[in-house]
Amino acid sequence: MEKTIFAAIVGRPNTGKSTLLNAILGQKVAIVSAKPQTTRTRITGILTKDETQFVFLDTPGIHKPQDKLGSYMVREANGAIGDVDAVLLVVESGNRVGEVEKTIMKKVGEDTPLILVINKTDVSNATQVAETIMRFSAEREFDAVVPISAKNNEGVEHIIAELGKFANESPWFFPDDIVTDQPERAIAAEIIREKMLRLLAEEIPHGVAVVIESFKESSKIIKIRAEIFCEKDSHKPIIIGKRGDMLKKIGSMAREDMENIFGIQVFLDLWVKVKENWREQNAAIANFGFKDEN
Ligand SMILES: Nc1nc2c(ncn2[C@@H]2O[C@H](COP(=O)(O)OP(=O)(O)OP(=O)(O)O)[C@@H](O)[C@H]2O)c(=O)[nH]1
Ligand SMILES: [Mg+2]
Repeated sequence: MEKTIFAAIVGRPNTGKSTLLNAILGQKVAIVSAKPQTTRTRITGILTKDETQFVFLDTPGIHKPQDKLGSYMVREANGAIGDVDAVLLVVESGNRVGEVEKTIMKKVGEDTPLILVINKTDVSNATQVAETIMRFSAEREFDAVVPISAKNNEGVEHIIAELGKFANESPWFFPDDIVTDQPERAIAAEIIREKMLRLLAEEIPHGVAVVIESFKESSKIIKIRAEIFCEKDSHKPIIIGKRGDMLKKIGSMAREDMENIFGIQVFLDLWVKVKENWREQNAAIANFGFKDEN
């Protein structure tokens, strides 16, 4: 009998939600960076194990939005909570109960299973984990509490075991051999953005959007032409770098990742453009693919 469960992965920025999704799937479907507000939209990850299909929605970290893109991101995350059968609240070991967590705990209905995931135990100790559990348990009852290290893939299987208990009898929504419903174009754009988050200083990558202009696949190679939109004239030369060094570095790191993920040679052509203050413009935000689903 086929069973299905939809679960949202939520929490404040940078707690390791996307790292957790990748660890669960054993494959990279969501980009990760040391900077908060990496994930901008919901990312679906699918794990089909024995009779159960687990459908995860990775979400942007919930924060106080500073612009229209930020408001979109928070709407995406909050909206996911209402659309699923179960919620994983991801916090870092040592965290106190903040406004974000309080809001999430209130939002998750009594009948919806809520699992507290305490991440980053590899850079914490048992006392901190115990204190974190006590602080959160004082606020709300959880269906399970699971300490993990998403980075080291420790404890992740306990989340699956706990979630599995809440799966409903229902036909699967996806074929059993797919891990994400993201188109390859979207994955390619995200990988380019990930490299910028890693290589460039704080404000520049947060103001960047990547658009795949063309994606041509033959039996031996994928040829991708992508446009990087930054939000200020002054950002463009920084992204390009001296004699094009930075753009080359972004391109070669992104290409390497894409070749691993797509399993085929990739030719990547990157162009940098300016779209002034796009994060404040609804039309530009929608054009870059951030469209409200509700
Ligand atoms: N030490 C340690 N670092 C981790 C762990 N999990 C994630 N990280 C790091 O935490 C940072 C944020 O990880 P992400 O997975 O991007 O976090 P996120 O919650 O998806 O962040 P947003 O998308 O911005 O909300 C990255 O530098 C990760 O490498 C962990 O278990 N241990
Ligand atoms: Mg993320």
